[in-house]
Amino acid sequence: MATTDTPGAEAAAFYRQHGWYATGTVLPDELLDRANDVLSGLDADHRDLEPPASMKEFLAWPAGEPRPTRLNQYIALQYRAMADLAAHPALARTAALLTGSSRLRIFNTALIRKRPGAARQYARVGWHCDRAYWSTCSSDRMTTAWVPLQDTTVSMGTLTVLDGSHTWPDTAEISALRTARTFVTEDHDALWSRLDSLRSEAVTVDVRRIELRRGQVSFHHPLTVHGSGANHGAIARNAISVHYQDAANRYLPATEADGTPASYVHDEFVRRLPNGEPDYADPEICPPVWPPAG
Ligand SMILES: O=C(O)CCC(=O)C(=O)O
Repeated sequence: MATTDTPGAEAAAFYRQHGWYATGTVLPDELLDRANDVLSGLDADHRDLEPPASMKEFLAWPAGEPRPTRLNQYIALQYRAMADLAAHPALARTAALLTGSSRLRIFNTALIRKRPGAARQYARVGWHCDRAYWSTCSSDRMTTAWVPLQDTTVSMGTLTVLDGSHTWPDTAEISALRTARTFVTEDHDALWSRLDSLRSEAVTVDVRRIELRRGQVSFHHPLTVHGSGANHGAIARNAISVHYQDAANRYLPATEADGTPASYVHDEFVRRLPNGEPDYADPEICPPVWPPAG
């Protein structure tokens, strides 16, 4: 579903049913141009924002393009255009509507840049659910806005979701898929076989490749299975993922399958609560974006 109107109740109903939603053209050219300017000069030594000092080492990256798919976390803490994009009211308003939240903060942002090339390692993003990475989050109302910075077609490896997968029953096999951290994987075929085998559990595996024009944005639910193919196009496929959290989200101690404590990448960077736990409302790292300030 893609519309050109301001999303309303129909959009929220679509998201609840399908686990994803694509807006019409909601982002201005001027902002997308600024974001693209950042990408053309992407350089860890020349940021126009000052990320927290504690992140310096984490955010450093070697010169050059080490992989066909490159992931830069906390991109909105490093570049003004990305911060403006992540906080843009058209995105935040839609995220609030779809999740039924009155107040939202950023949880994290990432640039995912896929250079053209099919047969290379890491050219694809593996099937996964965002919730798998958020086991220390108390909230079920988080959402991700996927913001391509250019027209993005199927052949460029656009975002691909399994329609309605957020409503699949929580069987042992599906729960294992939902908790698998398989954004980066080398065995896409094995992942697909696992999904394919679910058909026998009366689950419909309905693949939707979401083609978007520049200025459109898609949203996906934390339990929606998604990934993306290789970029067979002629230009890089650049997208920003903006993960939103509702105001009630807080750190919740969790354990991995092997019994070790779970953590999110934030946990060593955000400020501490009086009880020593990470504070996911740290305004420096997780700024509030809805309702808009002022
Ligand atoms: O950019 C991609 O291909 C994947 C993005 C993704 O996994 C996400 O936004 O959660």
